[in-house]
Amino acid sequence: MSDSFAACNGIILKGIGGFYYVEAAEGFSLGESVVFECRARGVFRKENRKPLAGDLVVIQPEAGNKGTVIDILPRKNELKRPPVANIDVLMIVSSVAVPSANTLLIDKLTAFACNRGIMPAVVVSKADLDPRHARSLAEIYEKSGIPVFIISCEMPDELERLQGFFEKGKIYAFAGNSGTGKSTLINRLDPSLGLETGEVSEKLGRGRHTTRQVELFHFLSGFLVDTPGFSSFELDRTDLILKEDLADSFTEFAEYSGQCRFTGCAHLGEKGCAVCRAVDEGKIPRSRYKSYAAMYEEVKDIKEWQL
Ligand SMILES: Nc1nc2c(ncn2[C@@H]2O[C@H](COP(=O)(O)OP(=O)(O)O)[C@@H](O)[C@H]2O)c(=O)[nH]1
Ligand SMILES: [Mg+2]
Ligand SMILES: [Zn+2]
Repeated sequence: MSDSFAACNGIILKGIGGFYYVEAAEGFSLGESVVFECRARGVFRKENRKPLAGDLVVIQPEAGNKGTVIDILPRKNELKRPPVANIDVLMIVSSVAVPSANTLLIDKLTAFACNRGIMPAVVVSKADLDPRHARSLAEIYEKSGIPVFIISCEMPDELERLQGFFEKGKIYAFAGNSGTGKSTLINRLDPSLGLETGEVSEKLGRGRHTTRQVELFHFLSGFLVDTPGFSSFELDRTDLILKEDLADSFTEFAEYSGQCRFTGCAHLGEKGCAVCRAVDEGKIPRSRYKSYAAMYEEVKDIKEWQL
């Protein structure tokens, strides 16, 4: 037995075939960055708890860098696709050309993030192809109070500002359509990742039978969630936001929604709606409001039990 090892905290980098690869927290007596191959305690299965990549856990180390996950600390959040816990920031990458930005998709992702307790940030990419479009897109999110960065291969200043945005120990995920320049950007931010870029690798990575194994990688001083050839995630039906929660997921509405004439105002043109007034006065970007209305229309007949 290996009673000589004290239990320690760590983070799950990935789980494969019943094994969890847990990086011990800094300061662990064996030194930094030790990864333990762990089994989970049998009791988790009975309790229907499954450890996820991103989970902060307590492990009982054993000889040979093996061990057992003995506790899972409370999660900040949990996603189904990809299966991952505790994402801090969702970086939403949207290019101004090829493929062209779609504010509805951006807003679905920002709302999804807010709804799950994840901070959204927007990266407008390929700004070199259409600087004016990039600027106008960025203004929408600046106005909405969402961190926004304009990136192109010709703007090292902004890349530096973005680099400074990432914090130690936090977990970042990148979302956005294929071809928006996510892998290129991640490589420029942290060349040690060496992600594949361009169309071909994307197609291979998306093959029908490839498993999307989710893994946490060291990224600057924090972590990046990635799945090989697929550094993004897609929203699916279970990610829909119920209409009751939708306005709260557009955080810039909060300043006004308390002033609507009717409690429970859906902000869809009702008399005395302060949100609609703020849109008319240019205080809330119209494209954000349009996304809200479109998303409301999508979910208006869906009840919680149907998800
Ligand atoms: N013009 C321009 N092209 C870019 C920029 N960033 C990436 N690209 C190109 O966009 C294509 C897709 O990039 P990639 O990083 O693979 O996109 P991903 O699918 O989002 O990971 C590649 O051909 C890149 O060279 C940029 O800032 N400006
Ligand atoms: Mg990519
Ligand atoms: Zn209202």
